[in-house]
Amino acid sequence: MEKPRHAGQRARARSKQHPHDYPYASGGWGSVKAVTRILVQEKTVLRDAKILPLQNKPDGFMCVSCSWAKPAHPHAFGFCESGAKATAWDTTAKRANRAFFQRHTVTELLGWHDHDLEEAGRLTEPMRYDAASDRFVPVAWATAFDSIGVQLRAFDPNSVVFYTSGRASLETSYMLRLFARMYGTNNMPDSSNMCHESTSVGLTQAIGIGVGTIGLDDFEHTDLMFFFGQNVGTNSPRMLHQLQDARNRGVPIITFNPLREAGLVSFANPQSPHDMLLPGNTRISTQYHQVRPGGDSAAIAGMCKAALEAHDGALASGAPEVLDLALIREHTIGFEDFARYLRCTNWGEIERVSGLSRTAIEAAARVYVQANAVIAHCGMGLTQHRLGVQNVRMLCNLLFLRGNSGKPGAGPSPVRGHSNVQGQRTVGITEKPELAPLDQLARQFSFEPPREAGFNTVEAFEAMIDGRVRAVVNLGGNLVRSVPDRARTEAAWRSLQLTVNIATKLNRSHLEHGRDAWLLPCLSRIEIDRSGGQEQCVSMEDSTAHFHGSRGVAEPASPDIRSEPFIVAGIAQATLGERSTVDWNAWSEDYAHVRAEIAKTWPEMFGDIETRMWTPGGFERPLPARGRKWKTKSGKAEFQVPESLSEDPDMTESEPGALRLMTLRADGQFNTTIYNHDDRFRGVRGSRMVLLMNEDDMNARDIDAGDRITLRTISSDGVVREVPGLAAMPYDIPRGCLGGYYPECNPLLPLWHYAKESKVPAAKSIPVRVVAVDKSAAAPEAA
Ligand SMILES: Nc1nc2c(c(=O)[nH]1)N[C@H]1C(S)=C(S)[C@@H](COP(=O)(O)OP(=O)(O)OC[C@H]3O[C@@H](n4cnc5c(=O)[nH]c(N)nc54)[C@H](O)[C@@H]3O)O[C@H]1N2
Ligand SMILES: Nc1nc2c(c(=O)[nH]1)N[C@H]1C(S)=C(S)[C@@H](COP(=O)(O)OP(=O)(O)OC[C@H]3O[C@@H](n4cnc5c(=O)[nH]c(N)nc54)[C@H](O)[C@@H]3O)O[C@H]1N2
Ligand SMILES: [Mo]
Repeated sequence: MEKPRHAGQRARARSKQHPHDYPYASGGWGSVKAVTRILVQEKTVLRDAKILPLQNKPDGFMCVSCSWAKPAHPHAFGFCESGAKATAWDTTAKRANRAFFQRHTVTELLGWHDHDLEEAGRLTEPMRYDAASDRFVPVAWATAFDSIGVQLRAFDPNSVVFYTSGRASLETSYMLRLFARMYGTNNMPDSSNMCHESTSVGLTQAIGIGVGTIGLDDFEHTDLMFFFGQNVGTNSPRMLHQLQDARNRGVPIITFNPLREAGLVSFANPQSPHDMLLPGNTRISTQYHQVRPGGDSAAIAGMCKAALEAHDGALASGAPEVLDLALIREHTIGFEDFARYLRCTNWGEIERVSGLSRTAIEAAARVYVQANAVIAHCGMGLTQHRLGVQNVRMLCNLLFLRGNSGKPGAGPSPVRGHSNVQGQRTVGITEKPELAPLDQLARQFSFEPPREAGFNTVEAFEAMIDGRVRAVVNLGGNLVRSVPDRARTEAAWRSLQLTVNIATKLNRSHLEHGRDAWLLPCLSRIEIDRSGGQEQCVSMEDSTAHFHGSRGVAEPASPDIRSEPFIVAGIAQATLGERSTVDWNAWSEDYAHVRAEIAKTWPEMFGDIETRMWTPGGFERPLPARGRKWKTKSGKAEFQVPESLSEDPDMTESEPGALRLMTLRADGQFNTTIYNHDDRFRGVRGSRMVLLMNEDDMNARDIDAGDRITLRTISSDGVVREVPGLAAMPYDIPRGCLGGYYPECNPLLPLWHYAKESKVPAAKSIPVRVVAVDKSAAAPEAA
């Protein structure tokens, strides 16, 4: 039952709404209510009651929501609110089937809200766009593969882009990237290009491996945790259990975040009757520092400076040293330069850029220098900045000062997003040829892989805008919503000759189609995959570098949808034909063949994967840095002197009236998938067209709560980027800063505003100004 509704009908911002009307605790009864609500909304109550307990269990399916670690001995209900929502969303009883597409033209569907498109339900059979009727019409799988194959063969391979969103399994990813390279291109952007690529680049430079080095066991050995720009309650809620256990052991948690996020303040465990019934939830953060967006390098420099000063003081008074100099000498390079830099940097600059007082930063540093094993968790608040890579390097600098890398209970912990985004990179989905074992692939499959760099996500869109990219094959994702600079990137997308989308649900990127557009519906990982007449399983890597098997448990949404490996194999076979030495058909009928090839490509990492993938808790990927083996250029862990503490002095500090916008996620969404219009942890309900503002900034501009704001990006490229209709909401946010939602605010983010070195769009620091205030909208509709 689909009915078109529009954002405007939904928008009900409340003028007197206050963020504190939702208690600052995540989990708890609110979480139970939210789960029940979506199960009812998706009409999955009975079926899901059986499915949910199989989530993240050693013989069940790995959750399709976030990538947080799956413990060996999970709680009987080892899922969380986000996981339950994602499961309900995929196992919905609703269908966007052939009757649906007969009823609605593409032009009509383009008028629908993103929520309503996905809410139409699961796609049920392959479709092709028919221009004459302006509709998607059913086609046979064989026809789809043949036609796509013929077209791909006619393109220059470097004008085709193969995008992967971070859900696809190791098997699918390995197949896709082999296909792309046999076809002749390294154009393999991935969602991590917009996400943790700053981490991958920064950690590789600093510790010689691009992933975090902590495992679940480290939570038991740590005696301090930091959180930098990661919103655990909304985005990786299962981690709250480990945090709660650590807090119960008395481990302090120090958070740096411009917003006081519910999950970082306190937590009521919905699976603990004790927590649910008694007042007094676990207090999560013991110190909470509301750093300015983009101020982390400065805040970390301040902590490092304070530690160095404490060290100097200790030495002068004959007390034991504070920094671990022996370890620094043995394991690192660049300390002297970094120490010199810290001594020259003044507290005034640190305070100004971070927005934090010296006293506050010193308080954090005092706890740091007393701790023996420290974990630093980080997320998009660090990576999505122009100096995102530097932020990650600064985090490593802090850890290196006291040997907090490569020992139990210590190390960097980038919390990844999509459930297999880390694994996709591990098995070679990358635009960077140096990260793929090309010589090995050449031997293994007797072909000559392309050696030139491919496009990452930003570069793919730059090339699309100037006509160098003509076709895209998307394995998941919703790029017209998730990438920056909507007006320019959407137009480029529409001018493509061929768009092939492999997806579970309908989204806007399918409708803003190229000249020839295909919609190929796939199974969700939750569903039983009977490719080749037997039940198949797949594998994936979690955020702590453990590999897991995953077996679907629900009946497929339709008999006419296919698995991702089947679809990739079909397109590959049709495109490459005789050119390929791979028996694609055999691979798609038994994924164990694919795993065997993965193990041949990386024997050390994946040897015996077929049995090890069922190890409870997953099996561990070898991480040299965990044992203090540094695979960096120098063979040591590398300190870095920051190039600048200010994120963008040229763009905001010199501009009168400039504000810095961070684009955020709500608990009612998974990226571009909008489950509902609420952000209950932040007290926002019924609309996502909301702008979180500091009250002094509102007063200075004569803005009242509920006024409709138009924001415009500050830039000198002559392009006007505006988003109107954002309801102002007074919020506890540092002065000069704004919070808005992703993807609604993406039109404001210029494509060229990205992190140096990693090209991750700087989505947490968009320079904007208020250009219009509409007061007539101040009286909200009744809720
Ligand atoms: N429910 C749900 N779960 C998800 C997702 C989802 O959309 N919904 N998305 C998944 C994906 S792909 C990803 S990558 C992860 C993302 O998970 P996170 O890394 O948590 O990403 P965000 O929610 O974008 O922002 C994180 C936090 O950064 C803070 N922040 C913003 N700017 C700064 C800054 O300059 N410094 C600091 N210190 N903090 C800052 C924000 O206030 C926010 O609390 O979540 C994954 N899990
Ligand atoms: N302004 C701003 N922009 C951002 C961000 C931000 O914080 N601010 N965050 C960035 C980040 S961290 C990320 S990761 C990107 C995410 O950007 P995208 O990769 O575009 O990701 P999603 O929104 O997760 O993609 C959703 C679609 O994936 C499809 N899908 C879901 N499950 C499956 C499946 O199992 N198989 C297949 N084949 N398809 C499936 C569905 O059709 C669904 O509509 O956005 C980035 N963009
Ligand atoms: Mo992400």
